Amino acid sequence: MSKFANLVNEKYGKSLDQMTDQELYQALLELIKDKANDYPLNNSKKKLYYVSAEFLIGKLLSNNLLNLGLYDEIEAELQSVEKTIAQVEEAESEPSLGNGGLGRLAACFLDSIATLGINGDGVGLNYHFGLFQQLLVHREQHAVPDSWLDQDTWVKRSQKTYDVPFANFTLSSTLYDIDVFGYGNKKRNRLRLFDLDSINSKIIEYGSINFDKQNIAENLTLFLYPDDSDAEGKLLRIFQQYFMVSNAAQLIIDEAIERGSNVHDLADYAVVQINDTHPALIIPEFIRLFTQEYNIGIDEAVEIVKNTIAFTNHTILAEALEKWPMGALERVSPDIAYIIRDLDKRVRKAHPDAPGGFIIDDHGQAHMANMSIHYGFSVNGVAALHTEILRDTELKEFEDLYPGRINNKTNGITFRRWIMNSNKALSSLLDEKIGEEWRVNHDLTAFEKYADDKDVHAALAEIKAHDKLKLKEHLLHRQAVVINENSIIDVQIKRIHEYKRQQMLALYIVHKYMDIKKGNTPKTPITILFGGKAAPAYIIAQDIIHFIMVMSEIIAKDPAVSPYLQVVMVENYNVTAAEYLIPATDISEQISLASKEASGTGNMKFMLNGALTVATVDGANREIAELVGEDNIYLFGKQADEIVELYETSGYNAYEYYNDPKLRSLVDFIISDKAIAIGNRERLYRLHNDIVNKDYFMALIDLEEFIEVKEKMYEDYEDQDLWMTKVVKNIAHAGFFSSDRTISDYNRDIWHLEADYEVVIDK
Ligand code: 26Q
Repeated sequence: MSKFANLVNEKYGKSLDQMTDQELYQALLELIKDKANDYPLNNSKKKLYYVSAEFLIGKLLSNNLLNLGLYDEIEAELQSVEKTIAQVEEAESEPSLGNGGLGRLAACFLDSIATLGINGDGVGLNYHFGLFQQLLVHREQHAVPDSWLDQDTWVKRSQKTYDVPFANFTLSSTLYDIDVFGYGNKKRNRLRLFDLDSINSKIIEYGSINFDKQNIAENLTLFLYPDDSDAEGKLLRIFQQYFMVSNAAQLIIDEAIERGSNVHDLADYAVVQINDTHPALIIPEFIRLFTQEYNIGIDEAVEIVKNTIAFTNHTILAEALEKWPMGALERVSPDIAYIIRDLDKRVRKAHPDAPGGFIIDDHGQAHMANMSIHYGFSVNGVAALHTEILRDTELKEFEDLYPGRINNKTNGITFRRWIMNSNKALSSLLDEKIGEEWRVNHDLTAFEKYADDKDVHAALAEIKAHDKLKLKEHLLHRQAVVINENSIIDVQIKRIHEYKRQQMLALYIVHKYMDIKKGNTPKTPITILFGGKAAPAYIIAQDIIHFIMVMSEIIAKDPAVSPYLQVVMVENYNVTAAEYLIPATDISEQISLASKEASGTGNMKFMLNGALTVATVDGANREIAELVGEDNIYLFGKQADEIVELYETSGYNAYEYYNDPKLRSLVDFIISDKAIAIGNRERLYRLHNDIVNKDYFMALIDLEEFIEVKEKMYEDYEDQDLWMTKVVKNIAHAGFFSSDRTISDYNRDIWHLEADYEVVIDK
């Protein structure tokens, strides 16, 4: 009997074929948790702490099996009882401990850090409820709690506990760990998640995501906050952030001492990368601990922090830059408020002529980004264009004050999850054509020589067709929707936000619908899929979902159009859904208003999986275009510098665009009799009014060009050799976007840690 069958027999008294999927999942979980003991922790002198409010790790079963080199063995065993790992993984609930890109990036980074053998842990919070689950009922989003901890999970309780002193009370925490295995690496790291001991999930209203927001002592780690959350949640979020960083700072100091630090030399033992400003309060918290607990003078404390903290910025949206009222900080911790005032005084003294960089502004608000730049040694953007914009505009004063401090680290994605696991057929084709080395060095450039190879084109087409079938099955099973597996699959998946311009794609759909009604039927049917959650407090985002679903229904009910066009809003878009959607996609929608998307990472996943991209020159799209060449990507729209100028001069007037009869007919369809007959009048009028009179994110500015480029794309699809040539070139240049490259760059320029990298290739 095999080891696994043996374990199953011992623990469950059953043979493999008698086990349910749920039981098999539990058994594999246990097997891997045991196996972790054979993998010592990385333990070099200096250690990275990636502190983040979000780690959107997704399901871990198949990725852990892959990284441990157990995948094939377990797949074969399950096959003997006519099951697959994918099927067993259905029983695992997805830990949705993140909102979107920033959280998923943190998860990809953990995978790469472990794979490269770098001593580095993630540090965050053990939310009892992850990002809400989205139900689509009557063409509207409903948010329900995501109770992922109800079943057995990867989380292990540790012995470590801490106290966190708030203004009026002290709360205690317990640390939980999730093991992080690198691909083929024999050592392990961990994701360290703190939880509140006095948590009480009974304070949640049954079946809703509402709870008593005042009850800090019982609610602190209950929920992950949606971005764009309401004002009521703000104070709670500061409490949550302080709880996270106080625990993190105490852990980091304790572990450094264990490795030999005397705290004065902390920067030789630890480097702390803060993921956006959500963990920025770790700066004053370190200073509080150094001065109060370790007898270090404040000047030295400030110096230690400056040498330890590095900050990543993920946004230039002004409304997303965190500013906390000093009054609110006082209510959380008077000590922290006092230290922030002191840090502000130091900045004002040293740089009186750079008021844009002051920490506390004239309205008594503390700017977390400013504090993180002054009191860290590195600040990085997440794509070349994003970093240029930071240097030239938002952070211009800082570039002058600290030349060289602002640096770029273009985002990446882990190839383990986003191709090796989710697209096994494509991975095998690459093995066959260019050898297996790409799995460890992420170099795919050798694939370019197949750009005109008809057999490779045919093989790629076959893989895509198979992945479309898998997606079809998944959607049928998950939401009882039937898609056409022979259609062009055109996908926009990401959080719903006006700057990402789902509403622009919806207006394109209106155009296409009208055009088909006029008799211009596409040669190949088109399926446009949207996926994404809208923050519950973000009303216009909910209205956009509603309009998409209204269009979906109008089209489905119109027999003259439905054979050619289908629109689907995928319910509860999450990491698991992405793993089905991305391999099946032909057209990747990356259509944000130029300058607004810091990087994007979905764009990279699609390219790697053989989709072609329609894109504005924004975030990492620009780097994709540079790599593949402009013939192999479909660019359109205004450039970032033009948009930045329009904002500076208030030069955009939506109404002028609306006055164009062609655009007007599309926009007015939102409030047409047909739409109102199906939809909610209030929502549709609000959306219409917003686009006509405000359109802050300029959905109309690029719409005409967007329509043109999309028509060109569908036309090009008809020439499959032309299309597949471009697909090959996209895959061949995707290697740059491996998060192993990103992490190597962070390590080379910022962290300077040893990398203990010895990989055994094992599919
Ligand atoms: C802030 C205050 C209160 C409540 C919530 C928040 C909050 C939470 C999450 C603000 C922002 C976020 C998430 C931001 C995010 O995901 N940014 C994305 O980061 C990706 C990784 O770098 C980039 O690829 C995307 O371009 C960027 O939008």
